[in-house]
Amino acid sequence: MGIGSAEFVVIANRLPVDRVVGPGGETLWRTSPGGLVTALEPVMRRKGGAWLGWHGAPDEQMEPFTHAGLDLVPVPLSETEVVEYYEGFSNGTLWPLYHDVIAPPEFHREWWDSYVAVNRRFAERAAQIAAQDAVVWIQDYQLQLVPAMLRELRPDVRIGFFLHIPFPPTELFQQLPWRREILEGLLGADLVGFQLPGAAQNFIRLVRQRVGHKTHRDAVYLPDGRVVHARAYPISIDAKGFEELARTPEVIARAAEIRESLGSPDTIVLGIDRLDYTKGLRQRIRAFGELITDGAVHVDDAVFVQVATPSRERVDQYRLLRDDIDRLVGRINGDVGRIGQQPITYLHASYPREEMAALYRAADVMVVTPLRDGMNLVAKEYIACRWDDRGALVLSEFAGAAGELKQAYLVNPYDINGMKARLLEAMRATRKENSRRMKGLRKQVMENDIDQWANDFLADLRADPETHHKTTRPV
Ligand code: GDG
Repeated sequence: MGIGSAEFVVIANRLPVDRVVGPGGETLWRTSPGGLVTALEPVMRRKGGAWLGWHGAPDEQMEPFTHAGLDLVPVPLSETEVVEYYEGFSNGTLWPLYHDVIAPPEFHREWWDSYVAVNRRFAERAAQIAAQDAVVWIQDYQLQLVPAMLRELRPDVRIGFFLHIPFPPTELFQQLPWRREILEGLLGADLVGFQLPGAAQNFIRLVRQRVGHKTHRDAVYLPDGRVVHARAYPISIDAKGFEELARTPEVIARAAEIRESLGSPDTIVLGIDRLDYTKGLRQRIRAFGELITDGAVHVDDAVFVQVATPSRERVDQYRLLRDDIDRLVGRINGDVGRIGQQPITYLHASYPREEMAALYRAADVMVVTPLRDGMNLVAKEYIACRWDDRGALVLSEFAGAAGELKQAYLVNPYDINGMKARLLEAMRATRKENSRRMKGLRKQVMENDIDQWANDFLADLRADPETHHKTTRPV
């Protein structure tokens, strides 16, 4: 890969790999878990191209390299930038603000300065490696200024941007002291993609109100004649890949082993999330705990397995959450557990994909109850693994996935009684009822996979720019 030769460039905060030390002390790279990586890896491989992102080690410069057929271009971050741009502005300001201020966002001017500086570095590096008229696809909330910065440097390239998390209602977005800069940053793209139509509408409305550009439906008309489109592209998963994995004898055997080691209960209820305050872990654990203490569910009959993958451990809110969940689980197990029988199995750990698939296979009821979530891939992965049409999905109305997964048992996670009732309903439903629902869910997920998502976005991005001008202009 020479400088300026990449026809397709993906830009994300992180490269899709983690560095690990091999048995002989050598450096190895391993493809890393996480929503974004899970989503884009298969697309990258098929289309070829370069991926630009941070390699994960602060204060370290690295040359471009190839891993498992992917051309990777590391962008360095200093330790201070990790604190200010990543943990600070990205995860302490934007993440809570965009997730309906479930936690209070913090506004610090030095975090913002760092965000600007790092976004500029990404844009400059992308400008160096992109070929003439290349397609560049920028990912997520950490890099919202890159579209405009890159356009300034390289007006020839097609620029797409996709936001993986929700885009907040205008009233919340307006809190941001740098709201106009963010909107103008995004408007550097030709196409701005969101998970849901409502998010795209929020963006269009803000652009009209705050920046004063003319808009019509999904189009923004800039004074220089450029047209920017904002649309919804609900992300999905490698559905076939998950199903195939879930059909392997190893995964099937492991699922049976998991059930047995839990004491072969009638019902296994499962939650898998990054340990994040947006995921509604507290509410879900409380609901299950109360079902046990109320006597509606007996500890002999049902167990709840909650996997919480460690996440953002240096950010204060996440440390507090971890302590909170530890205490809550400890209290419930202490109150209603018996020797050898704990109602909640809580695992603060990360697992290989095979183990995830085995857990999905073992789970009779999957609970996905975020307070707010851009999409939620876990819900879709569970469905893809249920090739026998068995199992039930309890899903929050506030997950983007609820827009498509209509046959799930939908819940409002703030309503603990409502959630208890839905959980019981899912646990007690006949096999026939759950299989009817699961069939519908599977049709949706298997037909709308990650390839479809990427193809839809890229087809719209590559569409002849001239056609944009044919769209009716507002009068
Ligand atoms: C963001 C948005 C949006 C989790 N633990 C392990 C593991 N995972 C994998 C899951 C799933 C992914 O991580 C998590 O994706 P989610 O969509 O559930 O959530 P976020 O991480 O918050 O992702 C979200 C997504 O971006 C994509 O646009 O859907 O709304 O917040 O794929 O399987 N994977 C492995 N071991 C683990 O322990 N191997």
